[in-house]
Amino acid sequence: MNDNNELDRRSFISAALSLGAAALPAGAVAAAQPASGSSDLAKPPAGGPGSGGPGSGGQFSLMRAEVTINDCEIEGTLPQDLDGGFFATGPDPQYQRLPGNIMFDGEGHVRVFRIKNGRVDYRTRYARGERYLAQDKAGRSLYPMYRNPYMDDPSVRGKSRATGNTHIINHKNMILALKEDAAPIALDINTLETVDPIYTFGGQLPASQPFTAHPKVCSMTGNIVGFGYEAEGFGSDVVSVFEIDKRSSKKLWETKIKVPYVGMIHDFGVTERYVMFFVVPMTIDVEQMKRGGIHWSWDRTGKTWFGFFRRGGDGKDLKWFEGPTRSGTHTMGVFDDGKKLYFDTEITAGNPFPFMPNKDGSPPDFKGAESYLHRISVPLNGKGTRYDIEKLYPLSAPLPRQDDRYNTVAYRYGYAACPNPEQPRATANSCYARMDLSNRSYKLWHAAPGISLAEPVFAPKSASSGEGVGYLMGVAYHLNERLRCDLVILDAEHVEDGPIATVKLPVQCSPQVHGLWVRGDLYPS
Ligand code: V55
Ligand code: FE
Repeated sequence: MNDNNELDRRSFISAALSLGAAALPAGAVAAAQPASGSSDLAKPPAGGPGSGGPGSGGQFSLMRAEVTINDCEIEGTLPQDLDGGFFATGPDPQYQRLPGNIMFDGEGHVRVFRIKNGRVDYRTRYARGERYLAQDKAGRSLYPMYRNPYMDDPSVRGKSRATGNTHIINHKNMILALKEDAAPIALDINTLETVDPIYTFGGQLPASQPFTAHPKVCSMTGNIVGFGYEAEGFGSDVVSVFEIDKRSSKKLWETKIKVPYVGMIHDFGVTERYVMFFVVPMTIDVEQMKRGGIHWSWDRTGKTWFGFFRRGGDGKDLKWFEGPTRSGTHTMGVFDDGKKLYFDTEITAGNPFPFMPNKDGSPPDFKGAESYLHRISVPLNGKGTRYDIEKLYPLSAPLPRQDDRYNTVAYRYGYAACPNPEQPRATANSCYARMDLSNRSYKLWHAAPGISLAEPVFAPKSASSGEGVGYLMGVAYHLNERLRCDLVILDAEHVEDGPIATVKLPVQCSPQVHGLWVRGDLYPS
């Protein structure tokens, strides 16, 4: 990212904050409602660097075009043993965002690099949920503000808000596109055509059930452990937690717990025996929504709470531990050693998303948005009232990952995209890190200047290879080539050596929040 882009981004953020919905008088909210046939909301976004609102120029740049490229150009040597699909999703608005709306809003655009026998096929399709279909029919945005039902067009009342713009998991022959405020949208794993706009595991979850973007796949059974917050409707303090059988899709258990206050619960942790939550003060702000703003504001006076309960139980043993004001958005890995429960997460001292308002009206705090890997721990016997917290790495790493086969068990290696130091909580990352938790060391690969890296994923060499033996891959956006993209593939044990293969696309990639590697053996045969 050059200085100009950085300035653009910051000035957009301040423009968004001063002109944005939080500051809109009541009349302006009515004016901002998309009256039929009128307003900027009917215009498609222009796309390209600098035009997509906050974060444009990197992984959040708008694309809109659905792309199919068979047998992509490859530079270097694509490992012959690499067999699977690298999927990702991100918000790619069908229609121009309202000023003040944020980069986390927009219809999910799902993509896959299908890699097999030394060949790569690239394909992208929108996740066509009810929201996408209604807007496509109307020819304009019907959901003008991030997770704000007060702003929705009356015609969409009762429809699913699902965008599928945050993360994906694979389940049977489907890709489930996830957004934490709604049920998944199911796509065919091969074609990416939408097969179910509201996927409820065969009616076992209510269609209105929110479903986290960060469910965990059990390392021992392959089952999906998930949750939904605001589970009993808008603003509810109930979180529903459930486990779905990998093969039968049967719901094995479900329990409902209450959280200390209603905030964004973006991720969580699951071990063989426990389920854990970290509650942070990105709190629901109904007054702000009534003024036309987003769902959340950051309460810098809010405490944090770390809680755990027995997996598969009724939740009555839930125990909360208190801590200082912090945020933690993404879990890297979790484990328990029989005495203590350990939760490795990225932590910020303040509001992690400077484009989200602060409740007290203070300006964005970029320093407070810098994210560092920490380890939270609590005793399993439930003694004590406060959690322990320790900084693990000096690396800023808002998008930490692990070898996903170790989601629910003790793990050794972590991976992350590192933000360009000029860009706290970046949409532009300049390096990939591989961390060895056994000695707290790490290795880095720095991309060339002018490249912005999206979150990497780890792909094991085969289903049976040891932890960390395999490839680290991610998308590189070329900021000076109209965001043309490469997929870079590194040897995960030697990331510092740089890519062993590069898949070169002739076009821009669709936006990415998170990605997922689906091993070839998990594909339908
Ligand atoms: C995140 C992303 C979201 C969201 C809430 O990375 C949290 C965190 C892409 O949308 O709605
Ligand atoms: Fe996330």
